[in-house]
Amino acid sequence: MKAAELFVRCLEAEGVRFIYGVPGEENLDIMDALLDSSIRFITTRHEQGAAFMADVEGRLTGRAGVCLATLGPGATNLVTGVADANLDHAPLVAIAGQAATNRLHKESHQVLDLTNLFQPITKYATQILNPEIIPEVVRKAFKTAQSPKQGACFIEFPENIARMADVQARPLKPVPVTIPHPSPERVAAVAEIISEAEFPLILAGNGLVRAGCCDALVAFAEKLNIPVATTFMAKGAIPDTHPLSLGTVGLQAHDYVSCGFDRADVIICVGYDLVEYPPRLWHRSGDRKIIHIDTHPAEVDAFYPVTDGALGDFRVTLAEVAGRARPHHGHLHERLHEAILRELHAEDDDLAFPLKPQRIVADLRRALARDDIVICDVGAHKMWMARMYPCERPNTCIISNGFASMGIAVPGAVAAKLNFPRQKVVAVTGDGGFLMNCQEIETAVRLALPLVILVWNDASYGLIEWKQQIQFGRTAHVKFTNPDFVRLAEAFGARGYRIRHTEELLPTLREALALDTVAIIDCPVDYRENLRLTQKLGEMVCPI
Ligand SMILES: Cc1ncc(C[n+]2csc(CCOP(=O)(O)OP(=O)(O)O)c2C)c(N)n1
Ligand SMILES: [Mg+2]
Repeated sequence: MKAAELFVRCLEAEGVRFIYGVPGEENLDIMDALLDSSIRFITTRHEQGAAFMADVEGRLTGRAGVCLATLGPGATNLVTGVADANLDHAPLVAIAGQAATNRLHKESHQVLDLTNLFQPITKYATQILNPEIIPEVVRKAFKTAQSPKQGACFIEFPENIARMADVQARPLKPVPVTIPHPSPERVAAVAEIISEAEFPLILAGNGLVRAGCCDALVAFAEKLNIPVATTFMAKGAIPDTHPLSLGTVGLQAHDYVSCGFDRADVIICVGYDLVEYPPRLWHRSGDRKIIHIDTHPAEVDAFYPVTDGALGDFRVTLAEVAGRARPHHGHLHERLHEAILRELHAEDDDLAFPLKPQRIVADLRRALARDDIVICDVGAHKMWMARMYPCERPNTCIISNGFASMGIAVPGAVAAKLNFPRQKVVAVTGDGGFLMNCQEIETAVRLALPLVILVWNDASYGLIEWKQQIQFGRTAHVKFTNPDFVRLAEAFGARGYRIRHTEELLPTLREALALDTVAIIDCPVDYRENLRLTQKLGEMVCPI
């Protein structure tokens, strides 16, 4: 077998269904071998788009998403999406072609040391310098990417190696990774602390979503009657309508949910990644008892002083602790839950135009079923979505909160629709992030993927404007002008809508969601609400 063919067979053995990428001269053999494979190659219009597609596929499926580029500029274009997957702990395998090994030692056309370039933004980065090691390299990359804490891996494949014939090695069989059970001593110790607590509170993080154990967390919370707040990336880990849910934490400001953290004496962190939201923002006093339940030991942080914890399989740990701890009878959280719900839905029907962020979020929720998928971009709109968009299930509102890169939403929506064709998919994006990867609209139109892109139009890098206003009372270099988004949509062969009255948004969303093509909705947003929120939260008196 030719090396490139063996490589493709190894990817098939890993269950790869899609590879996102841009072909180049140095990956000709792989591209050709893919023609005789079950894997579908998705040609993208930028390698960054390909990397974000693999990132979001990884997050939604738990299997590594795969992106491919050529050497040099193709590979450097992958960097942002690969870094995003790595810091957001999404499983991803990136593949780049490379020059032949007889010119890697010298100044040479398009040659960069790619392994070293990707090393700091992956869990594992390597080169294939011998065709016989292909099965081990591919298996190791997928195993590493998919094992907790999940992340990105990188494989560089020089063209002369890919072309070699008569390779004897054969693909290795993937073996599922098993996570050990927690030690009984730690389970007992954790159960004891929870039993003795006055007002315990759970902070659920994305690790729990990655492990597919959200139902175990809900059972744990219910058994012990402990309220749950989630990070942005763990939205839906507990249904927002659940009486024990306190919604999400993640704003810089002191939000309603922060009142719960202020009152708690024991905070039980389950699958919490510090990359999402620094402990000093939810644990200002630094003097509460912290319980760390995870598959990995805690990161060191002055505001994350772990009192005790249990490491191991989430499902087993949560069930065993719940079996030993004494249930709580406090009902303090009920008042907070009510106050949060009241606050989050107060402006659901606001008629002001341009639309308030709260109204956009409410109409989007009304237009979508509970299993439909929203991919959020990064900006002020992400903050509103993360705080206010109610989720009943995990992985129905994808948010990048580790690397938090703009430009993820449109390519992310392409991957979501390819993998979950029966669910409606909406990319929610600012006008800034939208133009960073809007070229992938062509990919979506070419693949006939019906999806909706909801652009929050403020002609500005709104989040930065918000922060500048808070800090300096004036703005610096954040304003821009936008193209005509309706005509942009039409130029791509997609449908374009412009919202001219507040009450148009919901029917437009419904119409766009029923189409069999890509729809772009240009929705003007009134971001004066950003500072109003800051002010309101600054003056907020805790309801508990
Ligand atoms: C690739 C990238 N560049 C810059 C930033 C810093 N940044 C975060 S939010 C933001 C503004 C986003 O503007 P827009 O997409 O219009 O969304 P809005 O805040 O207006 O809702 C910027 C520049 C980032 N997170 N990612
Ligand atoms: Mg904007």
